[in-house]
Parts: sequence; C-alpha cells; structure tokens
Amino acid sequence: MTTPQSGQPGDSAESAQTGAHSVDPADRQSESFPRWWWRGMARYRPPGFGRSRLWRSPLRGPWLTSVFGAVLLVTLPAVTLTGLVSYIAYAPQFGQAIPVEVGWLRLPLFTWPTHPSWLYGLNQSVHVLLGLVLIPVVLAKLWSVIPKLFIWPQARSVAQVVERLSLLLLVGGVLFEIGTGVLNIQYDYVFGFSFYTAHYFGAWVFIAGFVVHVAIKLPRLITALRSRSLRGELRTSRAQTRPEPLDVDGLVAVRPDAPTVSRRGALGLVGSGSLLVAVLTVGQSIGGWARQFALLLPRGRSYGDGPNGFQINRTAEAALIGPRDVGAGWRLVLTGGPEPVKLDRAALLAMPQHTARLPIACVEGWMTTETWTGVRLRDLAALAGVAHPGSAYVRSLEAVGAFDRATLQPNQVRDPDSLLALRVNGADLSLDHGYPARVIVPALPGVHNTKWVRSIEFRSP
Ligand SMILES: Nc1nc2c(c(=O)[nH]1)N[C@H]1C(S)=C(S)[C@@H](COP(=O)(O)O)O[C@H]1N2
Ligand SMILES: [Mo]
Repeated sequence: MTTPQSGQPGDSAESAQTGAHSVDPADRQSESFPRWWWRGMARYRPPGFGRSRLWRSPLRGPWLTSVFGAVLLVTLPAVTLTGLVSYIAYAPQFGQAIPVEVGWLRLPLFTWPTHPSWLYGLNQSVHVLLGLVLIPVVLAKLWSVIPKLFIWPQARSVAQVVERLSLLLLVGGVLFEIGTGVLNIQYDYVFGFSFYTAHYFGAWVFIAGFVVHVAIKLPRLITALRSRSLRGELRTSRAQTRPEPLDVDGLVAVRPDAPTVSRRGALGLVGSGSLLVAVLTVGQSIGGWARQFALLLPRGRSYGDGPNGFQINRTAEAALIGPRDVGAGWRLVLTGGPEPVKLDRAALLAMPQHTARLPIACVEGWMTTETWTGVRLRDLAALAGVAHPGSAYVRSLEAVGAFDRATLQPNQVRDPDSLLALRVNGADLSLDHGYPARVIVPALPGVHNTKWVRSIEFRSP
C-alpha cells in the first residue's frame, strides 16, 4: 500500500483549484478589487448552476475522464500533425496552399517527396480516418465533464479564468474541426466560406487550447489514471460498480444513481462506436472491393465497371467540359522554351510511353490506385526546350473550378513516374477522368493531378 504524500503531482494543482486551503494573511486585510469581485460572483448564482443534482451517473469521475483524455492525448496530435503536413504538401511556396496568407502562422516548409507514392494517401487516411474514429471518444470525454460546465462560480482566480478560456478554445476548436471536416468529406461547397481557410485557422485555435489544457491537466491525469487499475475495471461487473471518491473538480456525483452500466460497459460502448466508424470508412482508403463498405463516405464508392470505373469527384459535366472541347481541335501547348510547342493527341501517343501504377489520394482521405500510361513530364520539358525545369505550371481547359491549375515542384516534374497520362488500365482516359490528358504524379495531393490539361509552362529554377 502506498499512502498519499504531500508533494505528489496532484496536490499543488488541487489546492490551487479550490483556492481555500491557504489564505495569505495580507490578503485578508485588504478587500482589493479581485476579492470582492470573486465573492460577488459566487453569491449571484444563476439557476441550474452550482454542484448540480442533475448529473447523477455513478461512472463520472477523474479516472474515467482521464482514460478518455489519455486516448485523445496520444491520438489528437497525430490528427493535427497530418493536417499541417497536408498543408505543406499543397506547396505553399507556390501560393497554392489554402489559405495563402497565414501571417505568423506560417509553417516550416520542405520539399514534399515523390516517394513512396502512397505517402500523401497514408497521411490523409490517418488524418481523416483517425479524425472520424475519435468522434465517439471526444463525445464521451465531453459527456464525462458535463458537470464542470455548471459549476459556480466558474472561476475563483485569474488563473482559472485563463483555464476556462483555454477550454473554450479547446472544445470549440475540436467541435469546429470535426464539424467542418465531416461536412467537407460529405458534400462539395456547403460553406459560405472556404473550408480550407476555416479548417486551418480552426486548427490553430484548437492547438492553442490543447497545449494549455494539457499543460494544466497532465499531472492530474497521471494521478487519476493511477487511482484505479484499468484491468480491475475491465473485470468489474455492473453490480460491483461503485462511484469514484468525491473529487475537488466536481466530476463525481454527490448523490449518484445506481449504475445502469459498468465502466467496462461504457468503455466498450465508446470503443465499439469507434470500431463501427472505422469499419464504415476504412474502405475508401483501401479502395477496390472494400470501397463499397465505406457507407459513411459517399464519395468513396465505385463508379461502374471497366478500366475507367473508379472514383470521380468532379465530372466533366460539372466542369462544363463537353466532347467538343476535347475533340480533334484539342492541342496541348508547352511553353517556357524558346518557342511554344503545340501537340495533338496523336503526337503525344507517338512519343515514348511510360506506364506506372500510382494512387490518386484526395485531401478528403479517399485513395484509388490505378495503372496509368502516358508521356513523362520531363520528356515534355525537354521537348519544350527546358532541360532543367524548376517547376511546371499546368492549366486545365476547365474555366469554372477552383482546381483548374497546379504548380509542380522540381522533383515532381523530374520523377520518372510523373506522367501526362493518356490512358488508364489499358484504355483511353474517359472524359470524366480527364481525357485527352491528365497529370499523374507520385505522392502528389489529388487536387494537383489536373484533368483536361490545356497547357504546361516549364519554368526555369
Ligand atoms: N481540371 C480539374 N482537375 C482536377 C479536379 C478538378 O476539379 N478539375 N479535381 C482534382 C481533385 S480534387 C482530385 S482528388 C483528383 C481526382 O478527382 P476526380 O475523382 O474528380 O477524378 O483530380 C483533380 N483534378
Ligand atoms: Mo481532391
């Protein structure tokens, strides 16, 4: 048996929280501004606030909250980091990451690699899948601390005001990121504002709240986790379930009801919720036959059979591109060299063809790996008269979308698998997949694999 000793991590935090254990004698004499202010706050309690009798679950307590907290402490940083990495993969150095202007929230940039080719897909699968799978855990964590929303007074010191404000950023931030993220993978443009801009700045609000919250709560989380054994809880039936001892935070109900479920049951419920979300979404990252099980993600499903029967986000119809735009009159224009070079599809097919099996991985988390055939971008650069291209600016025939252009990094232009694809899986590209020609580059974010290419400008370094 160990006995609690003063000087343990939790102690100082707890006495600071109640603020009642030690009163500086000098403070007692002067009724300075803060003192009467906090007292007044405590006296005028709005209805419904105070140690509420409403919250009676015998499961609530620091241990249960800390179990959910520990899971989120480990996993939410992975969701956040993959999100920020995705921003960098969009190549902000070319002004094509959204938002373009981020002021002092600028990220350290690095050249996004082209290998392994599934790198961006993996990053986005982790970001989107983990983000979705954590929704039940986030909700459970919020449920477990509901009584804290109604404590009164909400704060007894300036330090506690800061703590409460950080909670507002944290909870507001995480719900905003989940809300915008989920809407974006379900629908196209449902926002009156840019999804990317909102999601980026929302992430920083969340990060600020998260960092402050972890700094304040980590010692208490460790103490609470040590207060019970997880294995023991997993062996405890509903009938044997007892409330945790009353805590300074007011999580534990003063007059708890009898348990309707054990802690094991509650953890199992949240865990199966996450598992269900995983099963109904993971198919979009695996692709192929598994795609049909991605029921929560309508865009992850298959589009018919045949060589062109894979995922389409944006159809030619939506992009206002008809057969006439891509008929016999279509020319690819290459610029950047001494003279512009114009090629029709037959001329492109007469050039050396290269085949590569490459994924398209969208920011939304879906991925589809296909076999593409076409002309190497570096061969096109050489043909245009640019021996060492520093970047390539690709334009689509499309005139109505946000994704009608892309700039590629030097390594993306020069990679031997980087193609202007003319064919896929042994057949001509379908109109929806970008006929007559589309860009396909290993590990490039999906959005920059421009369809219905009209021109490429090879720029010197
Ligand atoms: N011209 C053009 N190319 C485009 C797009 C577009 O809207 N217009 N969408 C991009 C996006 S967001 C992705 S993920 C890939 C694959 O999209 P798809 O499923 O519409 O083919 O193509 C990219 N190429
Ligand atoms: Mo995309």
